[in-house]
Amino acid sequence: MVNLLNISDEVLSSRDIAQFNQDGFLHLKDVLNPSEVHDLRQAVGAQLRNKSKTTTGYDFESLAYQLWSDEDDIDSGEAMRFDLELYRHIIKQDETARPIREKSNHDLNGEGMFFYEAAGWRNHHEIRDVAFDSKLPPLCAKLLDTSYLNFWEDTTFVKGPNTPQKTTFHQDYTYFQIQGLKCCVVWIPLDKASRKTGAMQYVRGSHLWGHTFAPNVFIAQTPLLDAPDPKLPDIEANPDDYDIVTVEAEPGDVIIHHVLTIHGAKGNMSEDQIRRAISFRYCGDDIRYFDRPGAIPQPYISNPLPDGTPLYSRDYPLVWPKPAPEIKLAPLFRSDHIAI
Ligand SMILES: O=C(O)CCC(=O)C(=O)O
Repeated sequence: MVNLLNISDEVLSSRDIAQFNQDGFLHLKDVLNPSEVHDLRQAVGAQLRNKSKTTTGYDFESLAYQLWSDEDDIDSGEAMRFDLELYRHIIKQDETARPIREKSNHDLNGEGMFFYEAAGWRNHHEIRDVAFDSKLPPLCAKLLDTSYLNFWEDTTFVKGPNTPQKTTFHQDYTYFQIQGLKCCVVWIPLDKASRKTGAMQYVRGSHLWGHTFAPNVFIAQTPLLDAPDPKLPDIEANPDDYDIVTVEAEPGDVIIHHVLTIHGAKGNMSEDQIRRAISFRYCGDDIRYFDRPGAIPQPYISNPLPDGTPLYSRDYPLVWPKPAPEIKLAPLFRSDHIAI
């Protein structure tokens, strides 16, 4: 028997859903319990310890420093998800390209860290546990009004102290190989995310603009290669022209945004506080696979899907509905099932 949606109004009310549909994002307090937050911190800690060894982990603060300081080669360790030499070449030709950093009184180049990692669910059972078996799948299914939900990917974003690098405004849709509208991103702070430490920022209502915009590499606004969509307007230079909402959040909270909502994040200008976060991306029943030009290649895909098909694949675990409420999905996707 299928376990129907049982997320109570206390967790997600019809007013919350209306607000999400109107604004394109929703801040919910106390959704994850302390043990789930603890487990995610453990997984992110392991990712950080492994950061120079993976093919998907980057320090964007260091890359930004190398990019703007004209060093000969860009050193991104073992990572290969983005072609950074090529990107630098493209940036050089973009007359509007410039560092997108918080102002600081002294030169902070190289001190901070903006760690990015992806697809942690493949290696870390703590990420699978929360992504597949917490309140989040039924909550997102209710929010998106979908009959089922697939997990697309998780991404880790950690900003260490003294990291002026902002996460430049972007729209997630064109980073993903998908078509359809029922997709949301759950951003999960694992430390307090304040204006000073790197709060998220959303352009209210931008999911309703009716446009898709080319992806960028988070540290500059220059679009990635091959993306046919137009470049995002220069929101950083003209903040007063946009309805930008900065959302401070605590561990246990989640902020959910629609995949079309334009968003970014502040740098971490504190001297001693880390801001760890992880975001989960969920897809509903109108989403079809689409090998979008310019989208970032997903790592570890074992079963490439043809365009136009639903996400029926172990690469995109079906996380809602569950065959029975008490069944845990995370153990069905143990790492040793997956070729890495
Ligand atoms: O945490 C950040 O700095 C950015 C997060 C983000 O852009 C996302 O989760 O889509």
